[in-house]
Amino acid sequence: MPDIAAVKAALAGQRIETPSWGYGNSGTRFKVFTRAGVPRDPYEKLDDAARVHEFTGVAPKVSLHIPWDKVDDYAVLSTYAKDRGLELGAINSNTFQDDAYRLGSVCHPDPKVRRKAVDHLLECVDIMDATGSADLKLWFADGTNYPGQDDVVARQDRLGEALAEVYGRLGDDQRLLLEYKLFEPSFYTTDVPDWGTSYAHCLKLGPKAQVVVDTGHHAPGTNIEFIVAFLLREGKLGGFDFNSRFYADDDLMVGAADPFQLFRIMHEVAKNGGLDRAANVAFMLDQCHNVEAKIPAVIRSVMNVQEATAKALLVDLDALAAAQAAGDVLAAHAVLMDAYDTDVRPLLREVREERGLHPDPVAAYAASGWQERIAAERVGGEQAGWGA
Ligand code: LRH
Ligand code: MN
Ligand code: MN
Repeated sequence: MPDIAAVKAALAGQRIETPSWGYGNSGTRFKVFTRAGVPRDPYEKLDDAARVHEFTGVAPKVSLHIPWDKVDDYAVLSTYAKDRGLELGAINSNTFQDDAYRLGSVCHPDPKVRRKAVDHLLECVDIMDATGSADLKLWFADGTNYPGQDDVVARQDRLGEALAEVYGRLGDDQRLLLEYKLFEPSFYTTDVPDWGTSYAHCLKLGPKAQVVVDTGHHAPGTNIEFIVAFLLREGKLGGFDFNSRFYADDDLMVGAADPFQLFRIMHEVAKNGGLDRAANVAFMLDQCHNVEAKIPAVIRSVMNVQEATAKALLVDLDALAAAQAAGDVLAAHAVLMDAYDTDVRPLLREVREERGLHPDPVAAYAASGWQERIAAERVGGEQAGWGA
């Protein structure tokens, strides 16, 4: 049986990174709903992220998206974060919201557009130098809409060239995390559509390039936990963009649509050393809270990851290995289901209380008065983001 003290220590030590854009207004292409008190600039996003960390104790890092989080001086932003007990996490590039990128960014047929895109990626590394961020997270909206529109292989060559230039600019302690996505905004070919494409590019680049798995970026029915296990085995799992989906890239709260899938993913992570600090797997959220209150939604999401992790840590790995070795299919399956069916909320409440935290982060946030305060204080202005 798993040692409960070790399980608790692992849960207390887990770190979940929250996205700056999760705190801002967002929506679908039909409507962006505004909400009272949303941050007006990156500083206010950090103020909100600090509340999530205050009440959960496991969310000290915040991912930035450039240029949504553009500021004059990133070192100042980094100090602002530190003063609030936070750190700036992954820097996400954005090569998808400029008119120049109609036919792609780093895969565009025009070298001038590719230059512009690569320059942006290099600027993101400059920002990492200023913020102390270790991870550059790249997602490319590149692709084509119509058969024959562009040369698929030439686009891979352009992609490889761009990635190599950016990789060469990374410092010793910096990584490039390459995200894949099946489709959208392109509907025929996508230049990095799946983990295999991302993995092949990362392999060619070298040890500082790793794959990031956004849980919303697969075809329905894809076995994501298999991908996770494979990448971990190869030392190429850089991290997650956690969210959940019913249809496509829905960006709903992680663990909401399919908590069992999240458990299966976390089981592979936990079993294969992915929770060890040395594995350096970044557990990031990539979500948009279009219709629900944002800060409590981020808190809930962090808790959902913690619950899936707790269940994964409760899997009796010795019993599992024994059943597997004996070829006892049902016994092996039962070991996993026993862990999944455990109510881990009391355990997590204990972990929080032992660390001096309120056992119920959502209730603690609601009682804090923060929501009322920001609704009164933050009037006017709107920070750029998905809706922009
Ligand atoms: C693309 C994506 C990528 C972007 C983020 C805002 O769908 O998952 O990670 O940077 O959304
Ligand atoms: Mn993502
Ligand atoms: Mn996405």
